[in-house]
Amino acid sequence: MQDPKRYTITAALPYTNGPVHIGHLAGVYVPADIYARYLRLNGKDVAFVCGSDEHGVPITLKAKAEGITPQAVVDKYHEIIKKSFQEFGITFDNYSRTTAKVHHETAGEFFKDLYEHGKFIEETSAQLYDEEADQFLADRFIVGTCPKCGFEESYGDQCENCGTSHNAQDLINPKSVITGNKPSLRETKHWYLPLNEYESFLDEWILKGHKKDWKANVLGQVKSWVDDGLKPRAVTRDLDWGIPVPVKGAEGKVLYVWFDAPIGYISSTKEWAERTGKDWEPYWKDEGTNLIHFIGKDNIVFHCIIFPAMLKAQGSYILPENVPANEFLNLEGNKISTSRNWAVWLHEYLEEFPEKQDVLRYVLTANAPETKDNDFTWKDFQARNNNELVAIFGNFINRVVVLTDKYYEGSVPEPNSFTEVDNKTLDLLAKYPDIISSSIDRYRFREALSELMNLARLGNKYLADEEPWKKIKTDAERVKTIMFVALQIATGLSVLCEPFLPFTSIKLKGILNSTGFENLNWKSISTEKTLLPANHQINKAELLFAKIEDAEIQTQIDKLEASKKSQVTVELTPQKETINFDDFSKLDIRIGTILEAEKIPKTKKLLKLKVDVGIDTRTIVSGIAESFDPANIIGQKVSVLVNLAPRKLRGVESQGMILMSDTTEGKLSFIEPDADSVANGEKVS
Ligand code: B3M
Ligand code: ZN
Repeated sequence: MQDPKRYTITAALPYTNGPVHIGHLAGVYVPADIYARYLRLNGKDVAFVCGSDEHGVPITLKAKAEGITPQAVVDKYHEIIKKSFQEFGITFDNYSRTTAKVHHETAGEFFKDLYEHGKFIEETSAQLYDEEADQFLADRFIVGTCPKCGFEESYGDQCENCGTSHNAQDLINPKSVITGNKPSLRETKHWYLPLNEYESFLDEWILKGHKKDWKANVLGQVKSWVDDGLKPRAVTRDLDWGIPVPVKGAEGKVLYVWFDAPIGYISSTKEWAERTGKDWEPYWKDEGTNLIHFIGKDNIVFHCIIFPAMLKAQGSYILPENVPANEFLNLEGNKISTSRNWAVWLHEYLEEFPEKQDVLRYVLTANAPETKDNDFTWKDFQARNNNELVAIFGNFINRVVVLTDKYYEGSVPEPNSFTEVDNKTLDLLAKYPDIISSSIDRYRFREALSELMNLARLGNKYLADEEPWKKIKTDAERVKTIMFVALQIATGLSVLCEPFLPFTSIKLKGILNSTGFENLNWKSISTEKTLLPANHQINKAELLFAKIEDAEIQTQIDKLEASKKSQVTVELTPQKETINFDDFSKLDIRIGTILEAEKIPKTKKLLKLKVDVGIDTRTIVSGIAESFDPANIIGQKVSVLVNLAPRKLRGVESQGMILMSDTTEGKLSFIEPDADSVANGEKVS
């Protein structure tokens, strides 16, 4: 394949309803930034664009919760997010926002274009409506049971449990998020993108096309949606926050946030081009451009199906070359949650760990959720800093610089003849750009980083084997060559670490006094015989990485614990409406014992239980599979609401409900009698 002429790299636009946390960074922004920096270091023409996603229901909900306007919400978080990205060294060429004029125009025109070319279906249908709140319930205004996986808190447009994207009317037992009411139906007109008409295009392009190099998780999701059959998707909404639909008869309607947000990549590119005197169009329309979308796994459907269908419908745009979506990062064993404040927020990290951007970048890359969900723990953060950055990378550089200072007052020594080991070591150094490239080119950033560390290990091993500190007394001439070779490795590291550890790269180049050396780029590490010439004066040693003490880590762990505790008060819901004794006495709650338990296939949460409730043995479907292993709950005493009307869940009739308490971390526990002698069938009253 011919080398691409240029690259358009996009990173998912963060929703502006809260700050950015480590899950976002590990999944999207750190890998995207590594990739962009790497390409630039290789002299490529790159547009790396992003911006704040400021429309959509999450923003409206946040505004309602805080009692401020949606505009005030997005203004606040846009600033926090933009600033923290910048301080963290994410080198977007442009960071825009979807409330920007250029975006409203670009998205409006995109819609109009498709509309005028007859690419939409116009349809009036009954949609979910909250009578009390007097509004239609789109997307996250509604929750209900996912028709695909049975998850009970799926949003109207997407299930966060299984990733399926659906229409709000498909939800089972839908409920308004605003009032908790069961919605009614009301007629309204909307515009739909007939995704079904793009099935064969998607099949050809992604599944049968040359996409063998796409990640398995991405192809798997796309395949499952295409196999299930695609349906027309509404691209407009009855909401009052968003981009007005720019056609007659659409007054009071706005574009669906997932219609406008990906167009935000285009608007951001336009804004950048305008600012820098470039032409934006080749970055989106020239076949010689590689378009790469960095996203999290919950965004796959939008970037691999809906947006490509929109681009295809419009006709003049290129399609993504790759969509390297990542899985999720958990925190200390639990799902990261904005509402539960179970997160490490970037802007707080930057304040609490000043000058330690690279440590977080390192840990998030070394532990990136590339092929499966991964866990971030503070202990691992500390260990990786102390045992890897300090002990391997930092130690090597420190030894090289200190010895050069001590033996030669900081002047790079003139080498004598190279031994076989020297030559081998220098040859290996020259191979590293290709080794690391081969991983980055395949979006394997963890692997790439571990190769970079192998280069530092090579340096350490070389020094340990050659022992210049011993030979200085017996063979001072030999030591000159050793130090020369070690200095070449240090210089190689200063260049090759830049995409991963950009602040360290700057610092190290400062120490080596090589800042601005034009001969130093990715390729030159392979091609130049000498990276740092003899007689070049380097600067004094400075610590590249500092040890992180237990106390600093404990502070972070305590902080998380505290946020867990504070949730107890914050998250307690108000007392429900008063009921009289008759209402209560209608409930028939009995003690029972779980006799059998098995997972319901293709669901995450559901277990099918056989429970002896004294009066009989019955089947109960319970949404507890994420908290309990079926094998561990056989024999468990439980409280059961036995006179709940039976209902079918995933084809299984559930005859009652197990009562559970729900802890603040979302972990469930059984309500059981505190004496073993309580028999099945005894009443709870
Ligand atoms: N704002 C969703 C998210 O933050 C969304 C991404 C838009 S990318 C065009 O997960
Ligand atoms: Zn689902």
